[in-house]
Amino acid sequence: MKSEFKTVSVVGLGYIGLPTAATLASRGIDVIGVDVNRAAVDTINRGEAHFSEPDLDILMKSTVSVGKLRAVTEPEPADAFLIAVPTPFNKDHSADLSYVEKAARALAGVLKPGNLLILESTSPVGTTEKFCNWIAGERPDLKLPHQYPDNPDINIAYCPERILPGRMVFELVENDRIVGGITPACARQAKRLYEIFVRGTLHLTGAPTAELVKLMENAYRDVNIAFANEMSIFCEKFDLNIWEAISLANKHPRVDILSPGPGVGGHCIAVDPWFLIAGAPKETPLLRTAREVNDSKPHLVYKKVRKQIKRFRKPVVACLGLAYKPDVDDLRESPAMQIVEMLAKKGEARLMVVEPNIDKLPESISKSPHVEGCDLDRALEKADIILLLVRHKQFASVDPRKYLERVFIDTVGLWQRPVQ
Ligand code: SAJ
Repeated sequence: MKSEFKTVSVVGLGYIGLPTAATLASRGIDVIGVDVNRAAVDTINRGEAHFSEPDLDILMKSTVSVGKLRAVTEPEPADAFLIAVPTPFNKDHSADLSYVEKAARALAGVLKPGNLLILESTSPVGTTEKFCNWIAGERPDLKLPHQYPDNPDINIAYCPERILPGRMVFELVENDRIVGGITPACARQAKRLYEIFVRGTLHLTGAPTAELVKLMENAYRDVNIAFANEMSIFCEKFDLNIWEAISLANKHPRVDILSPGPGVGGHCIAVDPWFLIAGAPKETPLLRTAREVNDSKPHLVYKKVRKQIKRFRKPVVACLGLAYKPDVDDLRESPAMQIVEMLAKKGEARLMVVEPNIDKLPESISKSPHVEGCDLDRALEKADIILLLVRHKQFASVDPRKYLERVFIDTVGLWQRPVQ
């Protein structure tokens, strides 16, 4: 059967848009990627990804070389449009929808009857309706589904991404997805598009519910990590081993406590709960507290390290890991970065920073006279304090018994003895 989608445009070629575009192209669709970032567009057109993600490079090379995927800076006509632009938050924690609005207005000019538009960016409840209105403002000639639910010229849906950095290419295909239509017909058409590459189940609902579901998923994780973090703070006070306690509690058949750590980073879990809180501040005290608990963790680690620093005359701290989570090169909103930045600013110790996933330290710390990037062996050899900030696989082989005279601060529980 001939597909109704010959050409698909993916607007926003970042962490979500690029793997999606490459995966669609690998299924034989002509994909036009659109991004305002000229450097990213050039990199993509060379068949390369502009960030690192397992298996993405292979997918890029194979699809760009046969002409199935190409990137441009201005929207072009297509049968369907997937919008995956960023939705950061403003200073007051409300969502900054300016990228979504710009994308809507930019692509409105190339729309034609029969088109399908899907918003994938994580968004507060009600954003898809706003998206429809931005399109309507630009194209009064088109009948949109929120105004003409029975006979619209184009269909619009909201379908949040759910893929985990580090496993994106796999999860893009295997995960179930929530497809929220402005009308049921919109959801059905969006489902047909995802059927091209998704092996997971596609669950149909309305757009506002799909928006809520996405935010709930990440808020759920934030609250659960906050619980683990709060318990770790409690254990600190009573000098108990949180890792042992969690491992024992998790032997209960209905208990599954997550891992405490130096804080919650990345562009999703630490951001998305705010979209719920901003929408109903009085109704979301739990979500706010969870955010506050998780945001307090980097400061608590910093204080703990400083206490140890004070014991040495010329202290050297090995800071292991900068990324926001294990085995990725992404430093966005990373608690490890935050801690190293605070220590560098204070300037009370020499910091030997090890991040095996990046080539160059970011400027915010490399310009400090107290910071030196180095490899793991050298840092371990020189340090008085070994501060483990990220559970990267390269650090698993470190045997703390070999460095008995050092102070170990393990914020992620990698070197804790497993419970028998
Ligand atoms: N973290 C902990 N303890 C844990 C688990 C995670 O401290 O037990 C920390 C991590 O170290 C990291 C942060 O939380 O700093 C977030 O990491 P993550 O692996 O939980 O999630 P993300 O941000 O990489 O991806 C999440 C995923 N959402 C859920 O698992 C509900 C992913 O599926 C989403 O697609 C993604 O957010 C997104 O883009 O929204």
